[in-house]
Amino acid sequence: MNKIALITGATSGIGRAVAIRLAQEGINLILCGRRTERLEELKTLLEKQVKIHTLSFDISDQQAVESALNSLPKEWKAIDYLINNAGNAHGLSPVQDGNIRDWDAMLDINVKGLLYVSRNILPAMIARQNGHVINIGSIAGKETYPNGNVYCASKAAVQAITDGMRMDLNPHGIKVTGIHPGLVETEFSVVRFKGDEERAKNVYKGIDPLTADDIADTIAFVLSRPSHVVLADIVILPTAQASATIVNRK
Ligand code: 8X3
Repeated sequence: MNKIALITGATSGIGRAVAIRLAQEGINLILCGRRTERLEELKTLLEKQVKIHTLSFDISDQQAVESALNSLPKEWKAIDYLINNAGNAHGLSPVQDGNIRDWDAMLDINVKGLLYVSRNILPAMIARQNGHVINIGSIAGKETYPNGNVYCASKAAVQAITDGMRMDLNPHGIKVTGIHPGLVETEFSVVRFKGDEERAKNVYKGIDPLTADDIADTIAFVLSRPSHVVLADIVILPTAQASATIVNRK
């Protein structure tokens, strides 16, 4: 039986690229996201290569997470790789002007959603004494930047949870990897700026940003290491970026 990976946030950006990349590796996929149409489109694209199961649910709704994951047929329950990718930024403004709904969304999706999914899936990995969790953090979790406040906090939480998972899962032989990208050009900034395409484009102006495929390649490499090797924590930046705020624009 081929390996099984569950990917959250698989409908776009990094999640979608990871799905396409892992299908090339022959890994069967559970694709999770909110947008059913996009999940079905991706399923149609990939099901010639591997088996695909789709789960459409809102990761910030704990009941929805439980019922979706509990509905997995028996043959899909032995998940080898959990890719906690779902995450968004909403807004970029001083904390004193922050939009509370944006804060709730970022903490609910980026932090609590990751925890809800992991809490459901980890017991089966522990029972099998086998598995690999990959959490997508951010350079924003390593360094806070101006106006990033709550988004940076959510990604700092992902870093802390990742480190905690590695400790807690250590006795069970489960690998835990944190991947922390810098500037990756996806719909990320369009979402952050609520559809303002011009402002989103400026984030990547004058540089050659990372692509979602760059992150997917990294994840394929991480998963391809022998069983005694875990890449624990990876920061991946475009060459033009030196830190969260130092970017060499041409
Ligand atoms: C995405 C990277 O620098 O835009 O998490 O926050 S950044």
